[in-house]
Amino acid sequence: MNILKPVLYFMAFLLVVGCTKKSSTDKSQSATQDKPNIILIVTDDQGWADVGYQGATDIPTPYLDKLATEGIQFSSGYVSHPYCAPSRAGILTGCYQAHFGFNNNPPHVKSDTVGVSLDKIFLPEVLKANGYKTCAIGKWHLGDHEVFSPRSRGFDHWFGFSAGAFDYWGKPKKFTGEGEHYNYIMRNDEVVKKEEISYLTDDFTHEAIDFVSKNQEDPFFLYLAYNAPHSPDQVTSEYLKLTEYIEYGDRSIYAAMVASIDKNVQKLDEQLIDLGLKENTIIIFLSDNGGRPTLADNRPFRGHKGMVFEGGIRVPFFVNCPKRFSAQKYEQSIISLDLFPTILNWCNIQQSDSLITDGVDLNSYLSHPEKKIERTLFWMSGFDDEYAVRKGRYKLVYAGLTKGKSFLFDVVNDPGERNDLSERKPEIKAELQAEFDQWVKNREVTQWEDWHVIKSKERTEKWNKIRRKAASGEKHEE
Ligand SMILES: [Ca+2]
Repeated sequence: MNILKPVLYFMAFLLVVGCTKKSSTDKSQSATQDKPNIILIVTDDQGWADVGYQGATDIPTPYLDKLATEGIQFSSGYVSHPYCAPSRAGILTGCYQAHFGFNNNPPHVKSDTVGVSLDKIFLPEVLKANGYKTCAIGKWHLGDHEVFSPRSRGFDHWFGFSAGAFDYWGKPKKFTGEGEHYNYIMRNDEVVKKEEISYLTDDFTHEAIDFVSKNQEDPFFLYLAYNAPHSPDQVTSEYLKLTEYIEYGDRSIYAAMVASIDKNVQKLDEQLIDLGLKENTIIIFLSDNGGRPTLADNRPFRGHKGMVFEGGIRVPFFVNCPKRFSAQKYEQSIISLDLFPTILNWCNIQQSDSLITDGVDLNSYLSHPEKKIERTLFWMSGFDDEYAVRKGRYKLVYAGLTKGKSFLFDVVNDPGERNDLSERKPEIKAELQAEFDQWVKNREVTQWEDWHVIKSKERTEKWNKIRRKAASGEKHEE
């Protein structure tokens, strides 16, 4: 353990208190327009086109479509990383994960050195210090050790699992390299017995409804991180019936997992309406990264989860609160890091000067869509295997792992990233590369490798072998 940790905790406390605009004990502010409830729903590996409002024709998502179309749809909504854990670290800290050593999925080990750096401030810590009841439900993936648990990062209540994936029927997951230690579904500090789990997506919603019902007198922040539609591919007959006409079996199951999210979000939203909380509750919905390499649909974008092509980082992303926001499709690029400062503004909390995030408070841009967001966005996956830079319409992509080269795209005119402009616009490519070189100087190197990257290297080698054979005219067998 780092001997500086107590000092860091104290500094974090000071920073959080520094954000406090009003007394955290001032109950007169509760449940008013000053302090809207926030529900942040994160799905796992859901593809861009795996919602009806963005083109899915085989997956029924009527309720998500309703929420999105009556809310703010981000047609260029990005996450800050193409893999689960780093993306979630970005969402909850508002900071680029490469700058605090969390740029790879962590190994599944119970270690007090494997997790999000304890000197980072999490959004719920700030909200809690300002009178919010806070709750995390679902997949965590930001450290398996207690020091990194949701309850150590600002959440009052926790129900879920710390690992990157989990059996939907609740079967415990074994840690690697630690003998007989297991990862369980937890409710705060208590293990939830497997017999109490019905189907995780349903159970998470049930817990969410229970939290909302019990805390309706106070403003609340609910982080609802479904592990669907991430593997393992498991679904109940109730949901499978919704997609039984899909004749590609695995896609049918995946689609049913997405449909189960739709049904569960509907359940939660209808509960908000029944409780009279809908008008003062802001729902945010996004996927943590692009759709899975198989079964998900990221079209028209190139690539998938794990890549910094658009398919790996541009995701379904919307905000719903009809009382507060008019329906609109917001076209400018935004990133999940923006949620931290934007939510603080919604909650009427002054962001302390000492609390630095990499996001932009979107409020003035959303109310004036013609106002341009002037900034450059960055992505880096792994160590320096893959990175991307977007500024305006142009995007530099270095696909070192899978292509061994860099590209320049005009992602406004060429969202599918098919026309490499490297030779036609070398000065723009050089400018974006220079910005990345400056940005990456602040990087803190992650201390572990992600097995996804190892698998990706194997997959790439297989593709390259086929390409080499095809290029030489050799007939290949697979
Ligand atoms: Ca994911």
